[in-house]
Amino acid sequence: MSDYFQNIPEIKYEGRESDSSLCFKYYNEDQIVLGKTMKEHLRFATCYWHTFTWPGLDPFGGPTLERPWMGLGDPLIMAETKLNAAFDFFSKIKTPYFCFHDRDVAPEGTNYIETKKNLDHIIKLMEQKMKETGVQLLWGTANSFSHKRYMSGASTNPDPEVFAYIAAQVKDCMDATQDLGGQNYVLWGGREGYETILNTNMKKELDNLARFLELVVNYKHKIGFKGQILLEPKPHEPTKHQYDFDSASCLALLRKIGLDKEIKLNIEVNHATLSGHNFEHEISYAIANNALGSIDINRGDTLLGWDTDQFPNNPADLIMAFYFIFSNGGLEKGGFNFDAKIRRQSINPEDLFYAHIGGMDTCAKTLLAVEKLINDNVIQQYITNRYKKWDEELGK
Ligand code: XUL
Ligand code: CO
Repeated sequence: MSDYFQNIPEIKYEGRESDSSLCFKYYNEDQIVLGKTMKEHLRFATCYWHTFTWPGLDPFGGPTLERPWMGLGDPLIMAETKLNAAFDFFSKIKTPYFCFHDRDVAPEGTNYIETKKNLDHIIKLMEQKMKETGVQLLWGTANSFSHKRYMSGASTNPDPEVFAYIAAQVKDCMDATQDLGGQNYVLWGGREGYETILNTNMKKELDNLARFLELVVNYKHKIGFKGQILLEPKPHEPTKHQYDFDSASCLALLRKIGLDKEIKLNIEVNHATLSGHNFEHEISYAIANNALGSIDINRGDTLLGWDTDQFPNNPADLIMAFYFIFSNGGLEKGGFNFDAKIRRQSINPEDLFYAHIGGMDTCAKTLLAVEKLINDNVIQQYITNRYKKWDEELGK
């Protein structure tokens, strides 16, 4: 058990009349909407990296968040303390899922073998925690961007040793995801892109990225992983030109290498807006190509041009995307993962709860509005009518 969140009760649905801040006003997990419970539709996940590992850094200042597991001490003990606090948080906020990078949960060792031992150790404890609490894994992913070895990319690195390193790391992380019964495995390119064409062999980098994706899919089949493999588009940041810019460029790459039936997309709101599209465009594009896998639910800031990863707070930002997702039957194995950060001034343990409650209520409120839109059928009728000549003689 962890005592970091000891003063915070289990968060319950109290409805709009409640004046408590530590309760849900809209997210009522057992309420039936469009034939399923809210819990089944929304499949919320807390993300390990922003919620438990991000220390409050920004480009101008150091850590502001002083969590007990962030101090000095044996990194493995710290990882265990973090694990206990994380599962306490999941159980209280009641996101039925979580998502993690290998390096968020277990520390990098001095060499590969030590790093793998650290991961194996934590994954065993995690398996136990999942059994005790009933919390499940939405997806796992490997961090292929933080360590300096990846400063020039992972699978697109000019040095084949780095390619071999990320291949091994992803293999281990896929094994861990499989052992934990993860429903998906995510690949976010991180630094799979370039800064200047003057030193870049683009064809070689693209061929190596393609080879890497093939290896991932081959390994999925080898171990019999039943989850989905997902690619997460993002246009810039960290590199200036990312090869996985948006849904369309990811799908073009997957089709070129014949993997479009094997890999779907994990679409993130703030990545969609950074690519000059909006969230609903990225969602519609994925649906039109049978490639919608899962969602990283957050928001950007129209006045700031970077990936601010804030919690969603406005149903109007989400409603059209949700309308298309739920008109299309919803997310099967995917879910809504809060890839979102609190403000670096939000230093108290309860701030993590306020942030998730706000995000979960915003999604629930949007879902309720979408139920009306779908039942009213006005938008669908309008669209059907607009194309009706394709069902008439000339169109046929
Ligand atoms: C980065 C991002 C990642 C991925 C997982 O912008 O969204 O956290 O979701 O690596
Ligand atoms: Co993300």
